[in-house]
Amino acid sequence: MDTPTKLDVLVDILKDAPDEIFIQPHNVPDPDAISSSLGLYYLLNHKGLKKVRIVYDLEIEKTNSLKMLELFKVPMIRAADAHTLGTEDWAVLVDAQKGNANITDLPTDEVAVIDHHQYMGNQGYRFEDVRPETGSCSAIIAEYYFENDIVPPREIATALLYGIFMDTSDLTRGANTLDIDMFYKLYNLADIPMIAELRGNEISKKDLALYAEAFKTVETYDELGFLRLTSSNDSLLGAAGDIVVSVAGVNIVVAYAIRDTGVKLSVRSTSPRIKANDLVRYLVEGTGVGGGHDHMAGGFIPIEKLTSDRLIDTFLKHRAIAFYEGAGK
Ligand SMILES: [Mn+2]
Repeated sequence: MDTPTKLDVLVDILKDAPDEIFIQPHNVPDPDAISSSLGLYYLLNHKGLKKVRIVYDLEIEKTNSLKMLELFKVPMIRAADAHTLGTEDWAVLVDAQKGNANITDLPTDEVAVIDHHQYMGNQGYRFEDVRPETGSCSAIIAEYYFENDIVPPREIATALLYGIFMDTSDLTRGANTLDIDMFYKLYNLADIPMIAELRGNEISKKDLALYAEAFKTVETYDELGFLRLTSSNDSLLGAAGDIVVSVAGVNIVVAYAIRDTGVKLSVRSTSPRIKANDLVRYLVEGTGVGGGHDHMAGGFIPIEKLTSDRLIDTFLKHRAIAFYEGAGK
């Protein structure tokens, strides 16, 4: 008998689900999270699992993410609208892991995880496929198709290809051979004009005004760049950081937004000397939470940890510079 594939193992576990199966990506799903969820949704349906839904928490903010839902008719619902979701249901986490700040712990039993972020340890899962060396979760899901000789429908191939594009910044950020192999395989099946359409919907007019405001706040210190955004939009923060890191001479960016609840951080690094995840953990040490990849990471410091006599801008710049100087240039 052939060795069962990862998908076979997962499906075998999920067949025993007492009620519904929820695929849950991280909160404020981005293109990689959306395409991974959609890709897995199709696979589970294809394997005969019928009571499958995709659920997420918080608002989808980015224009391209919203466009994906429309173009690919992604059946995602917000946790607040999932009225039948309960403790009897099972969840498969995608592009996220339990215990990370970016995912809400819903009442479901999280029986499985498929992710490409840093491994957080087994949180009671019966199925784990965590590959931090991979640049996108979409590439992992794409492999489930090809490994099982399932041809992804054109729209799903397109969504997965776009997920790889976005999470690896066009194969230039943290991409490994799996991303590249899957990129090549999906490319032949995908609808490229649809990708072009998504590309043409990455920023809204409102975003542009916020960017314009944020870019005025940019300060640099050697290879370090700082940006402060006045918006509660999480995904804009990372996208604004991506633009600043593309500035000549700037290789590390700390982008942050101050909210009523605390400070949201997004860190980017193209420097081999400074890892974004190490830097963000240093910034939030003792005050908040943070993590991510070598090239992109995020964090949060709750408001109660900030005292009025420690100005947040100064605090973050001071800590980032201390880390940067200490990393022995
Ligand atoms: Mn991802």
